[in-house]
Amino acid sequence: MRFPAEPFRIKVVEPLRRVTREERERLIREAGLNIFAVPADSIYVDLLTDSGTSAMSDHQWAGLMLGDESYAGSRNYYHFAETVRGIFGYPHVIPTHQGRMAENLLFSSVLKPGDVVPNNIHFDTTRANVEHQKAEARDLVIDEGLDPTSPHPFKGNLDPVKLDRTLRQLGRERVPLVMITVTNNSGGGQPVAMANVREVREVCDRHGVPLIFDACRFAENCWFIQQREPGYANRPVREIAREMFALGDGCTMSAKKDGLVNIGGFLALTNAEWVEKITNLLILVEGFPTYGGLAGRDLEAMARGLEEVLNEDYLAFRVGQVAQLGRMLDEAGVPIVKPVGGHAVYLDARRFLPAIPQSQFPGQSLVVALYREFGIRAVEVGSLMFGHRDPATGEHVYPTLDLVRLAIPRRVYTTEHMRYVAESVIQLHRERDRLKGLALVYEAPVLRHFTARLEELSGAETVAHGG
Ligand code: PM9
Repeated sequence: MRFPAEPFRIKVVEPLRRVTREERERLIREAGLNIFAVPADSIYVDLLTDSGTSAMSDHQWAGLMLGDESYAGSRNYYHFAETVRGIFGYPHVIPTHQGRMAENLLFSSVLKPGDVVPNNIHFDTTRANVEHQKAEARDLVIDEGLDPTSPHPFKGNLDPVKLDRTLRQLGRERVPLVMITVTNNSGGGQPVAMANVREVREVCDRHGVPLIFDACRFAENCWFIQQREPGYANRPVREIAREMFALGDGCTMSAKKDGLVNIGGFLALTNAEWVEKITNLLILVEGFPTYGGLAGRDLEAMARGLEEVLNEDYLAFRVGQVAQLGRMLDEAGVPIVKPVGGHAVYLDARRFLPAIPQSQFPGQSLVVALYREFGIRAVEVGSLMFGHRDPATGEHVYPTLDLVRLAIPRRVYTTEHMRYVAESVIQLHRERDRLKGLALVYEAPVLRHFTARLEELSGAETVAHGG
């Protein structure tokens, strides 16, 4: 199977600096074996995130020059708001500087302490913003969504039975909204089926609760619906998106993903009462409602990006590039989460490094080796990110999955870059017995993975505790 060909050509290039293995060894040691502390210009292929890392098109760059930086009523705002209404269908459009601000404004305005927000799986910032209001973020993904080997085509689906049970127990007073994240990032970038959204809507209607999308990767989700769901093969992705969003009451959006921009986000809603509260708060913390923390030129780039992301040649290439990287790894026997999601390939670190126990961070050991040996930056999504001590017993608690995410920026890397990544990971897999466990030497009380410092254990220590 060949890689899908790029539906673009390259007009501007960003040179990559050559870095020797010795320099990488020094840099990762100085960084305390924490990839977040390594300077980006010492990385060859950076797969830390697909967020804010897209390459903009010539059309978007041209739009920047048409930025109208008026404080109020910028023409770019009107273009942006019309574009959002055209794709998402919600009448009220509130720009924000990125996704988490949209979440913060929404939850600050509609949640009260003790409330519960169901979602398939909350992304970290969404969960943190719900909890900031002293409310509970409850994950109700289908069971297959938590099994890295299940071949279910829509592993992002929200379980309508679990949702109905939650709403029957708590009632609409304690559940001011239900969310669905498309695609489900924290579950591996897995899509949600249209049939599932419809079922969820029915449950919400029975209980009189609004449904809000976390729409960061909406175009990739709608592409999967077109490719996989019966009845959608001949429907344009734009139409599929309209049908999906018509089943909801609004969305939060980080345009740093499927808006194809480096900064930007928004809220789009139907409920005018919510909009009034949110707008008042927006003016306090972000800016006037026609710019919301962004420059006029950013709004223009976002309007153009939201149109471009629906181009089906682009989507075929985008999702195809990620799938093909996954296929190369899978065929070589590298353990990955399957099916491959829309924006990233996830390595299953527990199966990759069975000799390294979760207490010695097998995922982070892989991340360190990928950088040191090959100059590739990935991110651990496992025992370093989510491990913690039980507050009651003091015992260490580890997540079920120890994963390493290879998130692919949009329109940035070529097929040869992807081949380099595949060959590197395959080589590392062949030489996996050489990898050692790690121990924490510093951890912050919250979100420890960003600033943690670690050291490598000796081979004997890894074996002594492993297997
Ligand atoms: N996602 C990602 O790398 C950015 C890094 S955050 C540590 O996957 C969802 C589904 C996301 C997401 C960001 C946000 C927040 C909301 N929902 O980063 O605030 O994947 O624009 O968006 C990251 P902002």
